[in-house]
This record gives sequence, C-alpha cells and structure tokens, in this order.
Amino acid sequence: MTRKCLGCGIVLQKDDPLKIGYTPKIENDYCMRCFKIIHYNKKIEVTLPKSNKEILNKINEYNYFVLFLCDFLNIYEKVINTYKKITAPKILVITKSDLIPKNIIKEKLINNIKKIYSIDEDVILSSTNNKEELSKIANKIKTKKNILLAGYTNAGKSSLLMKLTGEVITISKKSNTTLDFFAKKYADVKVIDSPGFVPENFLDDYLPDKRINPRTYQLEEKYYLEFLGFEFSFSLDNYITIYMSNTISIEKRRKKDNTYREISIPANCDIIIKGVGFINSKIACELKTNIDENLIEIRGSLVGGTKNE
Ligand SMILES: Nc1nc2c(ncn2[C@@H]2O[C@H](COP(=O)(O)OP(=O)(O)O)[C@@H](O)[C@H]2O)c(=O)[nH]1
Ligand SMILES: [Mg+2]
Repeated sequence: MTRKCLGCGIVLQKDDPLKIGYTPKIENDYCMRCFKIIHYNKKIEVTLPKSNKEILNKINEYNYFVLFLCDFLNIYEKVINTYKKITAPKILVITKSDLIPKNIIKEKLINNIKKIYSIDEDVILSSTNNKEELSKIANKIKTKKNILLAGYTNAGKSSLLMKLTGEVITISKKSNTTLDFFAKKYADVKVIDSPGFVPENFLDDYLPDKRINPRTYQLEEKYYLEFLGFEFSFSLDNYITIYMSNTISIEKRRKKDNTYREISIPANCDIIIKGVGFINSKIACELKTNIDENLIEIRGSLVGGTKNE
C-alpha cells in the first residue's frame, strides 16, 4: 500500500534517495525532504510533480468548497484569473493579515479587492496568529463536509491547515513546499491541502516577516527611487508610498539620462512588483523603469482610503 508523507503529501518511497518522496525507512511518516525542512529549515529543491494546469484540473475535479488563499502583497491579475478558473464554490482568503500596515482600513481593502477584480464571492482576512479571524474561517468551514485549500505557493495554505488541525505539516518561507494533495481532519470536516500554483514571473524570497511599514516619499521630478536594482522615476512631482518588506532598502537619487521603458500611469494607481509588493503613485504621469515588463502590473489603488487620508 502506498503511504503519503504527512508533511507535503508526496507518496513515500525507499528505493531512490535522489527521487522525491524518499525516506530510508518506509514506516516513517515524513519524507527526507520534509524532515530536513521541519528540523533543520533546510530546503531541497525538486522538480515539481504537478504543473499549474494539473493542479487546477485536480481542484475542479474534487469540486469541494475552496478557500483560495492569497497574501495582501501578491494580489495581481494572474492570481485572480486562476481563482476565477476554479469552478467549485469558493471564497477568497487574504492571508497574513498581521503583515498589513496598521493604517489600512481592512473593510476598505476588502471592498477595493472586490471592486478592482470584480469578485462576487466573499473575501475574508486571515492570519495564523489572529484568533478572531481564525474563528471566522472556522465558522465558514465547520458546516461543510469537505474543504480544499488552494492558492499560489507561499500563500499560507499549509500554515492555516496546521493551525486548524494542530498537526505537523511542512511549511517554509521558500516556494513550492507542498508537493501533492493530501487530506487532514478538522473536527468532522475533511480538509485538503494542495500544492501551490507557481507564478511564471515573480521575484522569490522577498516576502516580509514583520508588519509592513509603508514608506512614503514626496518625490520631486528630479529624483528617482531605486530598490533591488530596479529604478523608478516619474515625469512629474509625485507622492509615492511603497508597500513591501521593511528589510528592502530604498535609495532616493538624482536623475540621470537613461533609455528605460516609459509607461503611462493613471492617478492613484499601484505599480505591482510581483513577489515583492507594490508602489502607490498619486499623480497621472509617465513612469520610467528598468524592471522587466513581466514583473510589473498597474492597477487602481488597492489601499485607497487609509486612516490618514
Ligand atoms: N506573518 C505571517 N506569516 C505567515 C502566515 N501564514 C503563513 N505564513 C508564512 O508564509 C510562509 C509560507 O507558508 P506555507 O504555509 O508554507 O505556504 P503554502 O505554500 O501556501 O502552503 C511561511 O514562512 C509561513 O510562516 C500568517 O498568517 N502570518
Ligand atoms: Mg504548502
């Protein structure tokens, strides 16, 4: 009989140490890779057994009630398009709410998400260390028979399942930890964890550990901002707020000549840097940047209406 690793869902095998699912003793509950992540925080990269398409098909095949998880910094079109392709009944769960800046009004954030991305279903916030939000989720699911946790890699699916069930599941700061679908029990509800979708283009490893302190600049036209090797300059004096990990340093420098791409941006929009966060820009103008076009996306302001405005 095949057994699945309790940490990542992969079928356990003792024959090939170089292949996924390996464990020296087949009676073990966890594969070697999960053992190393759980005990030594050491991540071994593997070829993922399932493509995004296979993951989506499988989710739709289950047809269980889906909680689609996504953290506040990683909401963009591709992610929402994937959410929309889920045909089962579903809600959108914005995870890691403990990282959301204090000045953001949460009801406003939820309304903006629904409006910008035309979402009709419920959108709720969650954090593994917010009892009130966890109990809201528990209330949503306790009347269901079967639930499936879906979403992009690192959204916090396995962490939520671990918090609900109290069982040791493999979670990690690095992408692609969960390898296959597997079930746990939460009271009488069967809850399925799933491997995360992997974005085609994103910057890995820049997600914050601590609550984001938005960084605001009154940026005269003659200056530009630089972080992670990317430059952002605007054709007019602008008012900029950056939402990303506090550990990423931002430099303000005097403009020089460059031949970077120009993008027209509307007033009060977000410039999303996939995997990192977003820049809110108040003035309609031309943005000049050297960032790869696949890594950015422009949308209406997600957090418009902070407590200071
Ligand atoms: N601050 C914060 N971090 C979280 C939360 N939930 C998950 N994480 C972190 O996000 C990372 C990815 O979590 P994981 O559960 O493995 O994501 P998965 O790929 O969706 O299963 C880990 O470093 C977790 O500690 C949360 O509610 N708050
Ligand atoms: Mg996981």
